Parts: sequence; C-alpha cells; structure tokens
Amino acid sequence: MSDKVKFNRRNFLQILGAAGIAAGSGVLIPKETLLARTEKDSRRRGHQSNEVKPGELDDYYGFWSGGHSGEVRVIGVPSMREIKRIPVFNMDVATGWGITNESKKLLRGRYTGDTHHVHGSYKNGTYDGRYLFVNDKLNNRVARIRIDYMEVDAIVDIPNVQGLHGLFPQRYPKTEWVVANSEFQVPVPNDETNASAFTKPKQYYGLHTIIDAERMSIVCQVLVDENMDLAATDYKGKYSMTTSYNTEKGVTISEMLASDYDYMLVFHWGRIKEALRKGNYTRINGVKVIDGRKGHSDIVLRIPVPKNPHGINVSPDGKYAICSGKVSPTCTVVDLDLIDLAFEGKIKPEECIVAQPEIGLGPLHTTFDGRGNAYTSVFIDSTNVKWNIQKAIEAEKKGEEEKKKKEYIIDVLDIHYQVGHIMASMAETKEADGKWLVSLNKFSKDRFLNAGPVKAENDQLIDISGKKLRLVHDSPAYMEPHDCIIVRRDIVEPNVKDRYDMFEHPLAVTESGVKRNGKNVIIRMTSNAPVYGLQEVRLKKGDRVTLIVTNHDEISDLSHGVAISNYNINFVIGPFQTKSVTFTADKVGVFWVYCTNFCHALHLEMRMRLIVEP
Ligand code: RUQ
Ligand code: CUA
Ligand code: CA
Repeated sequence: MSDKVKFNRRNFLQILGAAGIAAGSGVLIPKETLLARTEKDSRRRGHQSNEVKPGELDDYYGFWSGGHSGEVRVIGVPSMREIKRIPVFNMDVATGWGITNESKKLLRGRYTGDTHHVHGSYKNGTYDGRYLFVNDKLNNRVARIRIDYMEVDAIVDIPNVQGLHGLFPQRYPKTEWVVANSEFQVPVPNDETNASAFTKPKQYYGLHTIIDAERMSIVCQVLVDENMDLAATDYKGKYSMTTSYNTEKGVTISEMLASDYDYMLVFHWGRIKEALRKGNYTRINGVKVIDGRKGHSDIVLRIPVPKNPHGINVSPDGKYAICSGKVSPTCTVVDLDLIDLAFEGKIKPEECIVAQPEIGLGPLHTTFDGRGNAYTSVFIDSTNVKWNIQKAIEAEKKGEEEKKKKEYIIDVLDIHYQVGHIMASMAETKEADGKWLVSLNKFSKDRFLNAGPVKAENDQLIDISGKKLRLVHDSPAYMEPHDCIIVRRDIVEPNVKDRYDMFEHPLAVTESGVKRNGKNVIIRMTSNAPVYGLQEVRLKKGDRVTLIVTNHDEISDLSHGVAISNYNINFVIGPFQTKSVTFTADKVGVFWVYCTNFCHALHLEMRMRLIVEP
C-alpha cells in the first residue's frame, strides 16, 4: 500500500472517529478520552438515568450467558440494548460460526450447548479486559472468548464429568486458573471399564476441574463424593469454593432433599499444588485426578450449610463467602479469614460461619454494591432483597431475639417474576460500584406482548445507587439468559479492535487465484467492496474444494458475506479477516456466490460464479 493511500485512510478514519462512528479502536481513542467521554455521557443523562440517547454510549458492557441458546450476548448497560451475540457452542449462520473450517475445528461436530456462567479474566482482583470464560453444561466444555475480537478462540473438553456448571476464574494475582464444577455425580471413569458402578450411586462422584487459563488445558481434577453447583474463588489466590446440594448422593429428588444439611466445599490451592508436585494423583482419561474425598486427603474443607444451597458469592472486600440457601430461607455468611484455621484443624469447619440471616423463600444468588450491602435473588418470593452484611453478623452475635427483628434487611423489591441470577455492576471485583443491578427473571408472563406459549424472559434493570431499590427498565430476553457480568466500559473498550490482524491467520490471502491438485482445488480469494477477487471458478463434479477468503477492506464495520447458493455455505468476514470452508462440489450447474452483508451501494452486484461441470 502506498504512503499516499495510507495517509488518506488515516484521515478518513479520523473523520469517522470524530463523528463517533469508529469508536472502539484503542489506536484511535486514548483511554483517558474514553473515561472522560463515559463520564460526559452519563452526566448528560443526569444522575442515574438509564436513558441512553441516540449517539450516546452505555457506561457498561454487560456479558450475558445465553443458556440453552449456547451463546454469549453483549448488552449495553444501562440502556439494556443488545449489541451483539457471540456464538460459542451453537451454530450461527449470520456469522458462519459452525460453517467455516476455523469454527468447525473448535466445535468438533457439536453444535448445541448450554452456557450458564460467564466470567472475565482478572488481574489484582478486577477485570483485565482480556478474556471471558463460559461453561457448557450440556457437552461439558469450557470456552474462552477473546475480548479484542469478541470471538471464541479456544474450547477445552472436560472429561470424567457431567453437568459442568459453576465456573470461576482466579481473581488474584491474576487469572492463571479457572475452576469448573460438575453438578451431576457419575461413575469415574464412566465407561465399560467401570460398568459395575453404573447401578451403584454411592460410587458416583463429582469433580472440581482446574483449567490453565492461558493454555486452555486441564491442570487437574479433584474428586469428591459430593455434587458441586456454583463456583467462586477468593481474592487472595488461595482457595476455590463451591456449594453442594446433593451430599446425600441421591438419584431422585426426595433423596437429594433427605438431609437437613449439605456443604460448602473449599479447595486448598496450596495443597493441590503440593499433591501435583508429589505425584499424589491417578490418571483418568489422561487427566490427573487428585482424591479429595472425605478421609482420603486434607485438600477439601466441608462446611455444613442448610439444605440444598445454590449460589456462592464472595464479597468485594474479599472477606465473606455467601451461600444462598435455596431450600433454606437463609443465606450463610462464611468468614474467609477463618478458613486457614479450619484447614489446620484449630477450629471446626462450622465455626467459619459468622451469620445466617433469614432472607426470604428460595434465595438463589447474591451480589454486592461495594458499600457493605448484599443483594439476594429470592426465587419463590420473586424479590430482590437488599441486606447489610455487618448488621447480619452483629444480629447473629446478639442472639435469636435480635435476629428476629431482621434489622439487617434494608429493602425488598418485588420483581416480575421468578428471579434466578442477580448481578450488580462490577460486583464480582474489588471495584464493585453499586450503581446498577440486573435481575434475570425466568418468567415474564404478562410483561410483554404475548408471543405464544413459550415466552421471553424478563431482565429487569434496577437502580441501586440510593437506599431503596428502584426498578427502571424491563427488557425481554430470548431464552434463556442465565447469568451476567456488568463491566465498566473503560476496562473493555480500549481493548476492542476494529479490524483483525490479517496475518494472524496462516492462510490469509493476498492474491486471488485457483490451484488444482488432482481432485483437490484451493480457491484463494480477496474481497474489496463491492467485488470479490475472482469473477468465476471452474470446477468438476466431485472436486474437493477449499475456499479461503480474506477481506481486504479495513474500514471499521465493512464486513462482507460469502454465501454459495444451494451449497449450504454462508459466512461473514470482518475487516482483514480470513475464513475458509471445505466442501465437495457434488452438484452440477452454475452457482452464484454472493455477498450477504450489505456493504456498498453495489452490494447486490457483489457476486461471482462457481461453474461445476459434469
Ligand atoms: S445456576 S439460577 Cu446454572 Cu447459575 Cu443459578
Ligand atoms: Cu460485500 Cu455486500
Ligand atoms: Ca441435599
């Protein structure tokens, strides 16, 4: 490219940038300017107004897991506008995810998933804006999304488990490990070598999997008797934790509810590392499995928690882990500073519990405002309950009479209806800012136009900047968003790129052309609005064809589509992106390859022919 062209392009991009069109490139807008702009945008809206006017941008990036849609969504907060869907475990024809060779390599034939928990990578207890991690409860995988492209770059299979559910990254000093829990107990290994265990549920186990976040490979698994539901890590890099609701090893509902107490489990990372060093593990399906069962090692601490607890969340000051009771109307507050003493046997595990405030019927998840308050979602009552952690601890100390007054409860907000997860802005970090809270309600019933028996869900936005909770917005959500995180814009935005690094893809095409080797044909093609680098390609029936396309348009947002008529091939390439697809030319005739993404006044003319001869 000549200097002259480069110069002109810069100018053009700067003009776009000034007009607010090319926002999102760290190259063009320095971080300071972004922060100032965030503040200006929210000031213009007035104090805690959720209105985001045309031309203004949201203060937060919300990352939503998509549940059984298998995807992750990007939602602007506080506008609650859906900005993007990131295909993860699902096929997405709009982008070509699951159709191109690149995505097929990651998905390996499995196009359904169930994303529950999406979390960001951390540095020193707050998000570093590099990655998101998300679980697949269905096919037992963990995917990593790189934030610069908002695209999945790695998927790791988790063997030996089922119901891969709770997931949480290490928060301190940075995310080297990500932990993921198995909610369903199964025989380990779960194959013909262990068939005698199939009908003996007492020989079913759960596994706490530790994943190397950089390599996206498995470090080890810790075997326990219990099932494991949600996951959390502390703010010191010492422990991961989980709740278990099936300590009974039941296989029916009534068996899982038999006991009045289940556990919060704490995993001692120092001792896990020691076991790995000393070789205290067995290999099962290629993975190092450490025995963490009761009486077999001192790696796991079991704190009794009343009846089938669900969520586990750590307060932003790092002091407390809060287990939400589900079947019990309480939340259990565990003092994390006491965990070491319990591991050393100096106090009993139950002595780590400092409060058990009564919250309501069916507490599921708890989030925080960074001002000492907790917010718990209560499923059966359909409420969000704001309560003060310190007041709950004081009431516990003073005894039953004081507890009954429930002075720790600050406000109760009715929501519509049946809330699952609840999340406040930046609440999973030490920078929790107590501005917005989203209540992810499973039922919407009559809140939106009736669109048939299967209805949208209802994500409600709540202002938590004052003493009382103030409901400000309802948004229908396509099923089934499960959990979310709300991340300050200045952490994410400077990392987001407007174009791909062209040569990151080893097959990037710089010159269009066709190469034949017997029946194997490689078509290399560029795209530049409004033309492809080739006008026609001649093929023979039965040819094995690989089509590689690189988009040479670098203007922000100038993407092209590549769709091959009647060949079931459809994908999109962003600026400087390369994608490829391999197929057999099994249909004879003339087939138009056309652009699906409106890119130019002559977008409709952007097409070429594949001529497949008999
Ligand atoms: S769980 S509604 Cu899959 Cu996150 Cu609690
Ligand atoms: Cu290229 Cu439309
Ligand atoms: Ca139970």
